[in-house]
This record gives sequence, C-alpha cells and structure tokens, in this order.
Amino acid sequence: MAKLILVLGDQLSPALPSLRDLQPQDRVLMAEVASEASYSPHHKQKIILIFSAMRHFAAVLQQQGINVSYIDYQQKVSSLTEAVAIELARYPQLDQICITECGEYRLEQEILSWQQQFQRPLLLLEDDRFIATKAMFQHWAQGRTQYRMEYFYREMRRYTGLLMHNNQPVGGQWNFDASNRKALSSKQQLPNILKFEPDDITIAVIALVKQQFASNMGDADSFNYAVTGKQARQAFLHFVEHQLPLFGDYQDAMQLNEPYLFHSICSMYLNCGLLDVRWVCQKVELAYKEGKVPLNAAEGFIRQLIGWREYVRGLYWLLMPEYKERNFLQAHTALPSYYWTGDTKMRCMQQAIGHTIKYAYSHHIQRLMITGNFALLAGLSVDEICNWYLAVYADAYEWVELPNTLGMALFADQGVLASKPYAASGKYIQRMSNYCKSCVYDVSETTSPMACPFNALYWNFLERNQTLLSGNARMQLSYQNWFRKSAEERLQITEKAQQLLIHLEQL
Ligand code: DLZ
Ligand code: SF4
Repeated sequence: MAKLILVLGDQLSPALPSLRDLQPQDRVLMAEVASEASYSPHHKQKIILIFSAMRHFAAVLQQQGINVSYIDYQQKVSSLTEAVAIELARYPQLDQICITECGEYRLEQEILSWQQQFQRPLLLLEDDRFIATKAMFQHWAQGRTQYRMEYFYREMRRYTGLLMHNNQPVGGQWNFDASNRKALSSKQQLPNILKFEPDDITIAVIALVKQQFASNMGDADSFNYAVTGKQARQAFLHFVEHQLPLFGDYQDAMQLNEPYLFHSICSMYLNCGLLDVRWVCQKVELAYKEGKVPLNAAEGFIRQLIGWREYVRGLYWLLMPEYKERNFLQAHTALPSYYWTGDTKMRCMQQAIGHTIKYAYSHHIQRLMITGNFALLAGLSVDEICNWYLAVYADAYEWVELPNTLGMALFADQGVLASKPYAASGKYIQRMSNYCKSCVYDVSETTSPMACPFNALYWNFLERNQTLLSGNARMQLSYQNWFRKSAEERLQITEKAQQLLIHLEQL
C-alpha cells in the first residue's frame, strides 16, 4: 500500500503519528489553501507563522529524502479536499489516505467525507501529541455533573508524574495560585522574549500575506516569531531562564505598553506543533529541581499545559458540535468596531486590542479580564466574539479558542468551564495594571459623565441577568452588594449603563 499523508498547518511536529511509519512509496502532502486561510479572517501574523513554519517543515522533510508535494498559496487551490484530489490525480498509485486527527470539528467533517469521495481507505490516527486521549477525557468526564479543571489536573499530575513525589504533589499542595496574583511595581525590571529576524522563506511569506490578505488585521512587517522547531525550543529555553522565575508571581499583572511581561508565548508554538508539550513540561520541572525557579512558577506553568490546555481540548471534543450553539445569557449585541481597530478611549481595551493588532498576541488576563470581560458585561454577541478570538491570535484554533471564549470568558455554556462568570468592574483592572492612571475615564466613578464604563456595565450585568445568575452560590456576594445600594442609586446606575450600551461604539 502507498499512502498519501496530509500534514496540516498545525501539525508541524517531527513525531507526528502519521509521519512515524513512512515507507519509501508514501508521499507527504502539505497545502496552503484558500478555505483554511479564510474560514476566519486570520491576523496577518497568524498566517505568516503558519505558512512560514509549514514551508520550513516541508523543507526539512525533503532534506530527509521524503517525497513531499507542497502546494503554495499562489497555486490557488480552494480547499484541502481539492489539494487531495489534485495529488491523487497526479499519483493514482497512492491507494490510502492517512492523516493525524485535526483540531477543528468543521475540518473533521470535511476529512471524514474523503473515504467515500476518493474511494480509498482513510487512516485517521489519534493525535498523541496531546497527553490525554479523547477516550481518557471521556472516561474522566463520564458520570460527572461538573467538569472542574482542578480535579482533571490532579489526575494528569498523577498520570505524568510531573512535580510528584511518592504519589503526592511536591510541596504538599496541588495549586499555588494564591501566591500568583501580584501586581507589578514600577521598579520591577522586565525581561524580553527571544525574537527572530525573518529569513528568506519568511520574507517571501510576509510579501505574500501583505498582498493576498491586505485587509486582514495586523502588521505583517513586525513579524519576528520562531518558525522552526529549533527556534521555538531556543525561545522557550530563553523563557525558562529569564521569565519563568517570576512567571507565577506576575501571571495576572498588566503593564502599559508591555505585551509579554513574564509570559512564554509558547502557546502559538505548541498549538502549531513546533513545541512538544512533554518536552516543555520537563524543562520547567528540571528548572525547579535545579533550584532555578520557585515552585509557584513551575506548578502554575505546568498546570496551564497538562491541566488547562488538555482539559479544554477534552471538553471541546466531548461537547461539539452542540457546544458552539450555546448562548446562556442571550448575548447578541454587535461587536464595536474598536475590537478590530483598537480605536477606543478605554485605555485597558486600547492596550489589549493594540497588542493584539501589533503582535497577534495578548496574554491570558488581557484576553479574559479586559476584552473578554468587556464583552461579557456589554452582552456582545457570543458568535461574533468567538470568531474574533479565533481570528486575531496566532495560537488560536477552535479546539482551544472556543471553550476559552464561549465558556470561560462569556459564561455562555452555563458554567461547564467556570463555576461563575468572570465579571469584574474597573476596580480589578486598576488593581492588576497601571492602565487606569493614563485613562480619560475615572475608575473610581460609576455614574458621572467620565466614569469608567466597566463600573456601571458590571452592575448592569448583574441586574440584567438576575434571573439566570442569582441562584449561583458564588454570585451571592455580588448580588448582596448590588442590593445594598439604594433604589435610587441602582436606578442611576441602570440609566448610565443603558446610555453606555446605546453609545458603545463611542467609548
Ligand atoms: C490556520 C491555518 C491556515 C491559516 N492555513 C492553513 C493552510 O493553508 N493549510 C493547512 O493545512 N492548514 C492551515 N491552517 C491550519 C488549519 O486551519 C488547522 O489544521 C485546522 O484549523 C485544524 O486545527
Ligand atoms: Fe479601563 Fe476603566 Fe481603567 Fe479606563 S478607567 S483603563 S476604562 S478600567
């Protein structure tokens, strides 16, 4: 049997299951195609990262003597299905189609149609680049009424043995988040992430993207991310040395004009396959064992990967396609245009969106507590917001984006992911950042003309959703605080919020 092996743009791992058992008669196909590049209006840097990393990956396979067909974007192939059809017409002796399972439900449906369409067996291999198989997650989820990440995470610690000693968590605790919520002081020296000068391949891709995707969000010329596995590993080791020691402490902090702080940005490399999750976790554990990083940093980081990342993937495949239709709070308001331009007076939003436009990146607290929180409070359309997150971040594929946005940020899944909505007023943003100091709005005000919009919107969020949320035990304190206000004050806040919602576009 001779296999046609399709390798996708987020499967750029030498240890990919479909590349393991390669025979001399097999062919690898990689294709830059219109449907994948435009099913979402991807940020320019996301496309550059994927196309450039695909081209580098294909070149390495070719150097190893593997038969590789590479279809580039200029060949104007409409979809992966068309790419497979072209390849099978060219090499009719390929009598089996092989692929590692993909990361999105919509593409899985397309792939599943190939067996019949091409009259060849389809070999769909489990993606064991993830630690938890889909079956393992289903088994864990079975019979539970709530899927809490923390319990899944403990299973994963036991399963991997990471930061474990005699089957107990190192340090006697599973989770050190209580020490991970520090705000930054202005005296704190800030590290830099490792950046890379574009090589000839990347320069060609930048030119292509500027020409073909001119109206997509983002600045193409400032692209300087890793595009090979070697570079991504270098960037990660740089993070371990320079950023990880304080990653835990400042995980939730935000600072004016500082997009990266102590974050690794490794999600964009992990999610397209340039980094391997087990390698990354082992490097972090080793740094802890060698006394180079404290436990709260190492544990907090490893939890994001073997806990959160694996958990959202498990949930995605457990609950799709129905999950995508959920909109518990009936949020339907159109997205204000500043989500695409950053042109808003709200300093925190301008910063989070501005970083997104410039770098196809913003860190998790900017995503959750600024742009996500604002969308939650203002009742922005779940569908539009999910599409926005999928488009604008270099690390975004639906398996990871949808649960994080629809579930975690927007509470549209009625609490499958989060035990309560992550709704917060301006006070939280003031505590965790220095944004409010340079904002035209006043964070200490709620109803005055220049009051911080997050404040009235926060109270209005509670009021608007009282029937749906007031029964939630974790919302009791918020509702007590709301009803502690006089009827007159509540009315003023409601009126202010209504004005804000009418003039959302002008904020
Ligand atoms: C995101 C993306 C883009 C922009 N372009 C391509 C492409 O042209 N060819 C390809 O194979 N993959 C691309 N990808 C990644 C796929 O969309 C990804 O494999 C699916 O979304 C499943 O996660
Ligand atoms: Fe954001 Fe309000 Fe602070 Fe301005 S005052 S930065 S809008 S939280």
